[in-house]
Amino acid sequence: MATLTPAPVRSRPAPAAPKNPGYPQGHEPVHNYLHEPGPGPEVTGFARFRAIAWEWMTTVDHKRIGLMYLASVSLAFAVGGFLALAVRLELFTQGETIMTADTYNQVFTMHGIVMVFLFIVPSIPASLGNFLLPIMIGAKDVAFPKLNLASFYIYGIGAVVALTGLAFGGVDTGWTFYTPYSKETVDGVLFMGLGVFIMGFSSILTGLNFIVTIHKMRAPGMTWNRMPLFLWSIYATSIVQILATPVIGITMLLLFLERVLQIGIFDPALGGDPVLFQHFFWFYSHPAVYIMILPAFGVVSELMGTFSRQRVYGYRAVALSSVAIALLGFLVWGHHMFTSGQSPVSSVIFSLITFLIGIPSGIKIFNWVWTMYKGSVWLQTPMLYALTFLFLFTIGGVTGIMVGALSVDIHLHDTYFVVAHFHYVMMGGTVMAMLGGLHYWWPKMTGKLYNETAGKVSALLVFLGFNMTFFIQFIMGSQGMPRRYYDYPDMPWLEPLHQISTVGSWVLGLGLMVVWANGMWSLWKGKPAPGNPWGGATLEWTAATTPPDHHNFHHTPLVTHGPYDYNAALYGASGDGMSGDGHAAPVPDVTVGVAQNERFIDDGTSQPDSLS
Ligand code: HEM
Ligand SMILES: [Cu+2]
Repeated sequence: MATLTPAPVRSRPAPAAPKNPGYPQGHEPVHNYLHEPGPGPEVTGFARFRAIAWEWMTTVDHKRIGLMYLASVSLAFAVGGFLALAVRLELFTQGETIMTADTYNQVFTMHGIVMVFLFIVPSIPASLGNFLLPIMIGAKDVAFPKLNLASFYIYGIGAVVALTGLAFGGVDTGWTFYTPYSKETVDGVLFMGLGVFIMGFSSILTGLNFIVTIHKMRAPGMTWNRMPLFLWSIYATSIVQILATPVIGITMLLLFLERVLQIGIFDPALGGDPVLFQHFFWFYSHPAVYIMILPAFGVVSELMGTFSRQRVYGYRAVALSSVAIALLGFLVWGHHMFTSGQSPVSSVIFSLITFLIGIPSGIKIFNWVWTMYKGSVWLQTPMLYALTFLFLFTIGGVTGIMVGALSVDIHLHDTYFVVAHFHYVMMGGTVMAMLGGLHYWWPKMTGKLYNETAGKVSALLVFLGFNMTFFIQFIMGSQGMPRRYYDYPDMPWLEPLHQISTVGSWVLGLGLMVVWANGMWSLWKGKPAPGNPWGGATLEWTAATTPPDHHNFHHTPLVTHGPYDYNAALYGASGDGMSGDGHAAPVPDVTVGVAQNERFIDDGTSQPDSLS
């Protein structure tokens, strides 16, 4: 019998699996929060535009609200930044350079108000916090989504009311609104104060929302000790927002009443006490500097872990030090008033407690450095910004201890030394962390990759520009250049130093423009991002799609390992290794660099709850 050789089966090759789906198999995104639900295809033209705009304006999706905040605070940062460039330009030469002394007072005041109240207080918590908090704990949204949207509009209304003050003579008091001057000067103060009062509610409600969400909405397995450090810092920030913000609200209200009704509260001419104003003001505004910096600590912890491919060293110490800083922050406000005539005994006590804050802050710095030690440090743009943060914030912190020392501060108070100090903390700290975080989470938020080379160039320019602008101000300050001064006629030798600082501000501005251009380019032309380009181990990387869909997850994730257990998250070392919905962790795209994993050494530091 002849053997029949069966004709070779000519089947089509099986369709190649998508090289890098970026999400667990079978969990392709059905809704992407950027576009879905959205109007149907039948709606076109202007009607379509209107439908989409309305949907965004009335959205209660925490991710969309986060993005809207991001756009708003970025705008505020740009406005404040141009005002800063104007201030620096004025100081370029002695005497009048581009504006009169009165205008100068208004410009630096607006710079301060915009940067503090419109930009930095909401910056990280309202944008990145809103976007990430629910995803990181495995929830669908924050606890009170409508309240979240209300907070956004309250912020917007407050900002508009504050800026209305510009039409009523503006403000020239400095962002601190010190009385009795703020009682006597132009009427713009009324609007600015009212605006700050209104924006305060936004801050309080956001804090409340976050605290309830963290307490009540964590996914199964997401114990407190498995919460990403970013959330611990947001939690600590929220406590401060709730407890401190009412005080600035009431202070602004009192100032308002005093001006309108002429009742004596702060104005000695009416029987009031101006130092009382300073106490009220700083009772909020010192804790507020922790509203500004704590979220940055959280972002940096995430970056240090992911980009060192190492569990964040001393997780519990880093987490609890955020809470410690938040609480201690309420006890040190008097260090802003060493020269105000408060009792010497209280000055000594305030100085001492101020030193204490150095301890939890030092713990953090130490632990971040230790996380990098023997890690596999991967110098991508977010990590460059994190390292910039570490360097600049350390300088900001150490000079903070210097001005916190009672005797030293008598000399340095109200000089450029202080200006340099708080810019190292706020810009060198918070803004750098925010830039790092933005680059880190950009692929998740937008679904697009940014250009890595441009990112690195921006980080370099920002680093150089920042130090050129602000380091020299330490020197000018210690030589006696007072802050908030328009001119320096008795100190001609300061002119070249001011010029270096001003040129530095241009370099810094250029760096920030590169960041902006890179982002815009990425939205327009950027490559689609894989689900987990950096190999992160927290839920937004391992369990959510990219960009996340409307409800973040298809199933509520079951959390089986800690936030920095890269082994478990990426290699399934803890059994299923993943979010518990039966799928392996999405393997990061090798081409985008998680080839780094090859350098990852299992040094036995996996958290105890991983079963490896
Ligand atoms: C682009 C970078 C920046 C530059 C070049 C810059 C420059 C300046 C200058 C020249 C002053 C006036 C100093 C004085 O005479 O007292 C100033 C004040 C101030 N800046 Fe900035 N700044 C920048 C970014 C920021 C950021 C990011 C923040 C906060 C988040 C900030 C917060 C403040 C505050 C609170 C004041 C005090 C305003 C006042 O005295 O009422 N600045 N800045
Ligand atoms: Cu303070």
